[in-house]
Amino acid sequence: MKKTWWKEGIVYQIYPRSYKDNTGNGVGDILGIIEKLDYIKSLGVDIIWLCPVYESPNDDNGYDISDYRNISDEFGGNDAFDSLLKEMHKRDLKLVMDLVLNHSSDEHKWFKESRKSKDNPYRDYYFWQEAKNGKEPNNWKSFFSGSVWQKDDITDEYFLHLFTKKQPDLNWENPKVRKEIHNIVEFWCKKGVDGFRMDVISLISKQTDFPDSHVPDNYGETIKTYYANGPKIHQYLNELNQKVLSKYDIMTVGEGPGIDLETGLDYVHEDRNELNMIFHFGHMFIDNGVGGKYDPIEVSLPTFKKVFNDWDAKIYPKGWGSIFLGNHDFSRMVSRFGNTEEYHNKSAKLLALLLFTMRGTVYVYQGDEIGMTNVAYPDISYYNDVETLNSYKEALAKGRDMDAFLKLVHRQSRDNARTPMQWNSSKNSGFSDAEPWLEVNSNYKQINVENQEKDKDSILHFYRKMSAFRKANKVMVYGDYECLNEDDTNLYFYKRYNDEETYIILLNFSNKKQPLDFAKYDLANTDLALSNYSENFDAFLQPWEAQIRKYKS
Ligand code: TEU
Repeated sequence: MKKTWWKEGIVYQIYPRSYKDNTGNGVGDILGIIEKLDYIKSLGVDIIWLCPVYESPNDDNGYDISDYRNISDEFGGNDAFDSLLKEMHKRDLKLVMDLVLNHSSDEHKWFKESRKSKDNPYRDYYFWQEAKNGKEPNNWKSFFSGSVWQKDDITDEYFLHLFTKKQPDLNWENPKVRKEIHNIVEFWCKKGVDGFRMDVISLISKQTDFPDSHVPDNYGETIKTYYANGPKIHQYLNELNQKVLSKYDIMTVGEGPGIDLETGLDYVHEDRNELNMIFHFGHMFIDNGVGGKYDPIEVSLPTFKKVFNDWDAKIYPKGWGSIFLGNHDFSRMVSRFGNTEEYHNKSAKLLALLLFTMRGTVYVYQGDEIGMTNVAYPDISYYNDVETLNSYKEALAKGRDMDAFLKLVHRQSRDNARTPMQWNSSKNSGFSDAEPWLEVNSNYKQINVENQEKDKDSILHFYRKMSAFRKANKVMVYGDYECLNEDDTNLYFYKRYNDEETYIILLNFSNKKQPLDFAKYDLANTDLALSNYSENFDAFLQPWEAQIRKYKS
């Protein structure tokens, strides 16, 4: 397998609005990130993925870009960005930009022109359709509630928006649009950035006859069948790769709702020249019922393991994967997969150990390195995220039990991951001198960076240990993966190995002591390399215990 920096590198994802406010207006900014670069470096991180910082009216916090070449003044503008890039490169840190190319903002100059008249030269930069039987052109639903079609009074036609109505979808069928996009990507490459995370890239090729979904109420199925993996997806990605990406030593990771095991490898196959990696959502949408995230279902450990097993088997050795358990769109990983009540420290460490011992590039989301948790605001007025607010309105209109729905919001809202970073126990958690744009999680006095710097047993120090371990043991990056107990409902055991060495990873995903079959796994023939407990026993694993063991022969 070819060795590269982006396979070995550890990525740290920053949601700039919530990281560190340097200018004192309650919103995180680029100067704030520069202030924290030494901290970031101390985590053993090599690459920063920066969520969008371009000019934007912020209907979806930057995922609605109104100018692809300029950095928003709110985040410090172009000068701050140039300093960031310089300061990062000085520290040998690489920068991956988030590019949103499936849609623009409706305040982008292309859309402002496009909506003016049917014969405007920019009309075909977006998808416009006439009404069908006096209604929307089809029954597709937006990711963020309601129809994907918005009627525009100026020309009396509908435009397509898979996300909010301020995020019209770009028409990649139009060669002029693709050329504009190639130029934008080239612009950032020339500036010296080191890669791109490409937002919802699986959605850029549309079925242009816009057929009705045969399962409009089945959210996941509709995305997979009608929105994602469209007929020209690979042609567009290959073209972008050949015309621009391949000329630079950069990394690309495509975000891929609707990409499944059948379609995944085509995006990342090393002979196909498209993307280096994708984010699939196998484990992230795992608790979504047919109605989506606000219709959750119970998940078992075997189902969770199966996602990792199936993807690993499918992708390697020809492709490469990404390993993550949270980002700015999901609830906090320790709240979701761990136990924040009784085993916050141990379960956060177990999840870190899983992340750093899996095959694929590792992505750490800001705040997970100190085990930041979900937030439970008292009512909906505290929330900011457009997806949360729209879902709430929809639930209200449908007459759902709103107390129960608020509990679902506590569990599922994207704002769980967007609360300000908890730096210390001073006012506003050391994030800002001003009132933060989103209220700080009330547990900041206990869970914060400053406390954990002082505590040798903290989650923070464990992350540093794990990143150092992965760097020192390349078998964790390139070695084969094999799950050893697919059906066990409490324990997750797997091997990472190459011709020279074999490791076994033992994870207890439960609140109880679990018997350990020492003989079955030949554990007498191993040395303990690392664990989240200071004392370990041959006969059992303690609650949320995690171990890495190395075979002697
Ligand atoms: O997310 C795409 C995506 O799949 C999400 O909308 C997901 O369905 C949802 O967040 C689950 O709760 C990307 C960005 O990461 C997200 O922040 C943007 O809002 C979205 O695209 C639109 O650009």
